Amino acid sequence: MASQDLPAAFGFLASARPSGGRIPHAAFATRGSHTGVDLRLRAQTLGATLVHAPSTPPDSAQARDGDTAVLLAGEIYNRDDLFSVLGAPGPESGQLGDAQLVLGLLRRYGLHAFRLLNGRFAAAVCTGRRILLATDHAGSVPLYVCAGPGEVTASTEAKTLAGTLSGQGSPRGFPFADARRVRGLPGVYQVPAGAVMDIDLDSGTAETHRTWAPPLARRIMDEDDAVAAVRAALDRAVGARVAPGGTPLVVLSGGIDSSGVAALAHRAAGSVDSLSMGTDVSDEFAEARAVADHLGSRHREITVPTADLLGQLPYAVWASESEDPHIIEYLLPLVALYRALDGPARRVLTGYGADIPLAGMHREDRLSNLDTAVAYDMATYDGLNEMSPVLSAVSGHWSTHPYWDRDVLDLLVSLEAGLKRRYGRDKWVLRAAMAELLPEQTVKRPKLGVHEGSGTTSSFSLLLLEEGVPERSVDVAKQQVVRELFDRTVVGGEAPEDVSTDEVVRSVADRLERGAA
Ligand code: IOT
Ligand code: MG
Repeated sequence: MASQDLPAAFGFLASARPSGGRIPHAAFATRGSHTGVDLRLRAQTLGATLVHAPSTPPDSAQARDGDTAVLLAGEIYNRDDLFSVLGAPGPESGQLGDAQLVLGLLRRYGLHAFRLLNGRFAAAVCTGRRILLATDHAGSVPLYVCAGPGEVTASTEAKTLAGTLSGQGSPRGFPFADARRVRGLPGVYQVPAGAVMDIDLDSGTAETHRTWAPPLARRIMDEDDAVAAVRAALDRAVGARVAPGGTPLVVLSGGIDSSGVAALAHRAAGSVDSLSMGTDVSDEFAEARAVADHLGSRHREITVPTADLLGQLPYAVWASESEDPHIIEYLLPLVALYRALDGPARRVLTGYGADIPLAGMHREDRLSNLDTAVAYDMATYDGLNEMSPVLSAVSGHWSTHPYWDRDVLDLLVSLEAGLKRRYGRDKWVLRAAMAELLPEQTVKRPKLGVHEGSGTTSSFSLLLLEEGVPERSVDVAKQQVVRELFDRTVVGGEAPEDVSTDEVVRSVADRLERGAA
């Protein structure tokens, strides 16, 4: 992250051809200004649209050196380390954009440069007659590709590639064995998390290199050492995500994950704003307020009526491009919160993702089960898009998740399970690491998921039951509702405001009833 408060670009749609470039236009869910890029290299032409905050010029999201060009959406958190291997950083390094930094690393390491980055980004590199498409370790900025001989198109939102496909007559989009296909969009693939796809422009074929994998082994550490290591890693991750001079906004539930982030952000920035969401059926306002009062943050509460919340399901699917109904239940309240957050673009820190390496969702007493959950979740997060910046970017905000910082995640995943569940407490090592910064009641507070605290899961179930879906079919119905929303907003290009949750729920209920009859 350079010194500005927001990354130079939130997303892009890019098309590379041997010659005769064109700047593709598309409707992104990400809200912002669009800037066209037209780069003519020796052996190919890159046309792109960058989407970025209106207040932030996207200049440093692109860099070029001779025959190589880099586009980067998002930001890098280990800039100082990277400068240290590139030689004297010099006083101007703070000004050097992240794309420029990647260009320098590419010169030194080739595509292996991406193994060095700790960031939240998606990148496209044109060099010679090759296109490199890279994601961060977590794939936290989704990246999609459609490639055929003579044209490679890549985008941070799959929906923008739907238009590229239509009216082409001949089938386009080579199959990629290593990448996940996208439902309803033949020829469109998602670049795996922690990977670089090296695509040959002439043939459209690719070789995929993994740049990160979740740790499989577990480390045994002294209690005190583990607590100190977690504290230090999180401190660094939060510090790297706070812009100098800016006041970060923390989305705060009052649970240990987001409260820990708020406390560290407050120390790093000197001040912090906090925001909590609730509904007419449920909220965690008192718990969040206790933390806000303790830190002295400028705190705001937003209540979203349940009917409005469920009415925003099309937005949650459109923004995340996720087809997983559980994930959508976690994301819906957050999307509703971001959409209610008006005013200028903010840098938002969340506690999202802490429960994955620490098995916070599983409330497991037996350590063997706890590690089964961690191993399973770390093997299956790719493609769920739960960390996508588009969730907040639908209303122009940039969000970032310190628990999924590469160094924090490497550490948390690898701790032996007995440090995660200890003395009858879940997420023990995190609670101990945050103990001196937070009220005791916060440190001891049991886990409550956002889908529970906001009543989202039960309200969504109730909506289906009221439409006549039998209890035993609720999960199947949720899956079908989410799929239909995906097909309409992502594949079909319908605007989310034109899609009615009630109507989709009714049609799914009817279909299930007919199927049962
Ligand atoms: P949860 O941990 O409750 O919430 C995630 C983050 O959303 C919080 O840390 C906080 O920053 C924000 N948040 C939650 N509730 C509120 C609220 N009422 N107001 C404002 N901000 C809020 C689900 C979950 O339990 O979320 N996410 C899990 C697990 C994901 C599972 N994914 C997977 N297995 N691949 C998580 O780790 O975040
Ligand atoms: Mg959590």
